Amino acid sequence: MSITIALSKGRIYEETLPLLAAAGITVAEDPEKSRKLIFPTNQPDVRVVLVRASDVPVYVQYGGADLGVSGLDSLIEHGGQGLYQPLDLHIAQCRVSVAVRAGFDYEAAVQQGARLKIATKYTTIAREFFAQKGVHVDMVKLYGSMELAPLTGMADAIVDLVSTGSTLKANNLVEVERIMDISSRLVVNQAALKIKQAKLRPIIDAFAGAITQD
Ligand code: PRT
Ligand code: MG
Repeated sequence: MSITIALSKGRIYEETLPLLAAAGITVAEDPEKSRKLIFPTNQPDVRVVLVRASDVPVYVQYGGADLGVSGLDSLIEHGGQGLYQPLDLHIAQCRVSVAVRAGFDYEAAVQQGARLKIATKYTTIAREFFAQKGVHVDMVKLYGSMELAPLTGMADAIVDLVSTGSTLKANNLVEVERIMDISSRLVVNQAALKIKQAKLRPIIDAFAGAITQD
């Protein structure tokens, strides 16, 4: 019975490497330098697959992978069905925020009960947030370069991930509200957890022991 671990390239892969190492797992080849999608590890029965960040919960839900590492943002947008979420790994940390063009009076627009046009990839998070605030919104779903939407007049505001804030600054946008803090979570296929218990438990425990709190 083999184990498949779903990760995404970039920061999640990089920041998961030390956790894998704690579980005695090392990836044989550097995925950042390869076009392959499946990577063997030093353990013959463990392999890593690389998918889009937002597809990690999908692969784990449907058993394409037994476990994976997913940002809370992707997890909320996915819905979390069929996923056991045992650990906050405290990696790939950032926040989801509302940002507007410099000079746009967001507070006044909210106070006046204006209907806001929001561009975002995170429609579930944004919808919930503005519903709680009692702000009426029209949602424009985008898949990237959200920063462009307010600059072109397509939206009043964006809901996006912010880490250092330099992307917003470079595009003359201002963060006006923080919606939630984000980190990555370990997600496990619920059926696999039962069937492959003996193999998965030691990996989960090793990850738990290797988490470094901020
Ligand atoms: O493939 P897909 O489009 O689904 O995901 P992705 O391309 O966003 O994946 P990736 O690898 O960029 O991000 C994976 C996960 O890392 C996200 O789901 C978050 O949980 C987490 N994370 C942490 C971030 C950031 N920090 C981050 N800064 N994801 C993206 N960003 C982007 C942000 O979208 C914005 O464009 O970086 C920019 C802002 O950064 P600053 O430092 O300029 O503020
Ligand atoms: Mg990205």
